[in-house]
Amino acid sequence: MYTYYIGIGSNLGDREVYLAFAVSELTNTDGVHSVSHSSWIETPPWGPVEQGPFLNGILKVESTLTPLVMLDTILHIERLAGRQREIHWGPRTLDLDIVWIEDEFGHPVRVTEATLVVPHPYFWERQFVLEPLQEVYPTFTYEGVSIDSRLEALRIVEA
Ligand code: PH2
Ligand code: MG
Ligand code: MG
Repeated sequence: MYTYYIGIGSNLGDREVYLAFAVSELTNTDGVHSVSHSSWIETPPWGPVEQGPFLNGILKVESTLTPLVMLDTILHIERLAGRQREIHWGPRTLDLDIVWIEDEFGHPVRVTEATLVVPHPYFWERQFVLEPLQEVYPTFTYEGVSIDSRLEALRIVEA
C-alpha cells in the first residue's frame, strides 16, 4: 500500500467542480482505498505565464496502485476534465501532480522515470503546494526541515 500526496489545481471554468470531479473519479478507481483532501485555497498564479488565480489543494490517497499506474490514472482524469495541453504552465481545467509518496512503513518512495519524478522537483519551493500539504500532513519534514519552518521561510522571502 502507498500513500500518495497529490497536488491539485484548476484555474479555468468552474474550478470547484473540477476539483470535486477529480476526488470523485479517484474515489471510484479500482485499487484506490481512500481519498481525503485539504481545504481548497485560492492562490495567485506562480510562474511566467499571466493567467487567472488557481484553486489549489492536496489529495491524500491510499492505494495499491504503483506510481506509474497512478500517473496513468491521474492523466486520464485530467483528460476527462477536458484538459488541453497547449501552453506549458498555462491555464488548465485540472492539474494533478504526484508530489510525495510513502510506502506502508511511512518511508519516502522515490521515482526517477522519464515520465515521472517524485518527489515533485519544485514542490519544496511552492507555497500553493506546501500550505495545503501542511494541513493534511502537519508533521511532514523534508531533508531535515519541517514544513512549518519551510513555510515560514517562504513567507519571509515573499513579504
Ligand atoms: N500550476 C502551475 C503554474 N502555476 N500557480 C498556482 N498558484 N497554482 C498552480 O497549481 C500552478 C501555478 C503549473 O502546474
Ligand atoms: Mg502542476
Ligand atoms: Mg501537472
